[in-house]
Amino acid sequence: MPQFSDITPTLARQAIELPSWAFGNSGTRFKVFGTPGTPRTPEEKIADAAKVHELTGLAPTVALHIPWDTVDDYAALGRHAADLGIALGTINSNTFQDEDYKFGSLTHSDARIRQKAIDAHLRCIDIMHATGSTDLKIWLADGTNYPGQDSLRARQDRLAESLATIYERLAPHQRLVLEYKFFEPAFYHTDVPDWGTSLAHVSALGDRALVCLDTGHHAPGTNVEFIVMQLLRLGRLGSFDFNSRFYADDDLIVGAADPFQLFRILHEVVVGGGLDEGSPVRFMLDQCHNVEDKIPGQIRSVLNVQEMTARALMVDRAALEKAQADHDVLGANEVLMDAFQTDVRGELAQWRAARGLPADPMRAYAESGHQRRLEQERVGGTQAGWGA
Ligand code: AOS
Ligand code: ZN
Ligand code: ZN
Repeated sequence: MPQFSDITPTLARQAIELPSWAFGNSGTRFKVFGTPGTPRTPEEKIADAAKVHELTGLAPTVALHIPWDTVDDYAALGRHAADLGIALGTINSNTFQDEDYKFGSLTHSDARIRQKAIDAHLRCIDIMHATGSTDLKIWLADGTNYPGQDSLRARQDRLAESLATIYERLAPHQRLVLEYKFFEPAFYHTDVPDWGTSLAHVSALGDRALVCLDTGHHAPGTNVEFIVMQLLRLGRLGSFDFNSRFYADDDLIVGAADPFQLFRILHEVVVGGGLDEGSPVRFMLDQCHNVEDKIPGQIRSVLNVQEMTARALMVDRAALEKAQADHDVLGANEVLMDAFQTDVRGELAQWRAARGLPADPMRAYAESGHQRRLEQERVGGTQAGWGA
């Protein structure tokens, strides 16, 4: 098994993008609980993201959601982020909160509505130019609720055409990442339900179109690490949306529901070169914190990813390959499990301290009194959340 010092150069490169919306209030369709201290503006969400980076050194960028994070001056927002020690990252488009999109956005049968949805994405690209963001991430709520409601085939054709128009507008340094999800909010069919459909579309677009894999967007029992392997193998894994699911798209803290699955995913990332220098794979969180505090929720999440990455890097690759070549089934499995069962928390804490970070970022945050200060300062106004 490698020594901890062997894996620190890779760990030092790890960067996990935070979603601005994780800092806003969110919830289920039953109730959205307001949390004292919740940001009221995009600037305050960015400040919260910067706090996570300050304590962990793991989250140098924050993703924006348009229109939730609409401001007059995006370049100024970028400067605000830079002043706080982070940068603006992926721009996420939103075509799911407008009456016009009731029956679809980029797939809509009415050319006028399709154009409106395309224009929303072109605006996102303009914002990317102002912020210096390189990724446009598209997740579509498009789909139908009843068999026969619309032509499945025609919707794919319209989607392909809309995506091509958006892709054409990207600058050479920009990328499009297309996320898939098998259901919700549409319940009969979704227009980009799975990695195969996403791959078909991005392959037709060009080299700068890639797939976004949200770990919560699969049916129970799906072998997610296989998908990771295949997309890496084909050079089309653009990004992860990390979160945990128990039942469906639960958006819980990554590594909370099934740490072993996170380990298996990160093992495939390591083996497939996803953590190598120059890798096209970006790591993001896509989570909501409905009942827990949001900043420590995000701190816990990036630490979980870091810890499981460390364990995946601890796999004795030579021993694994030998056992595999020898068809030593139990031996190969043991090599993998040895790394998974290795407790790296102590070494990670020491390594953090050696780099001037708190050994225990969760505790450092709790003891800093920051949460209390936010609760006192952020009164009045409307708390940001889904739709705000
Ligand atoms: C939706 O289920 C997707 O996971 C999206 O990536 C994202 O969570 C949504 O666009 C809200 O920002
Ligand atoms: Zn997502
Ligand atoms: Zn989701």
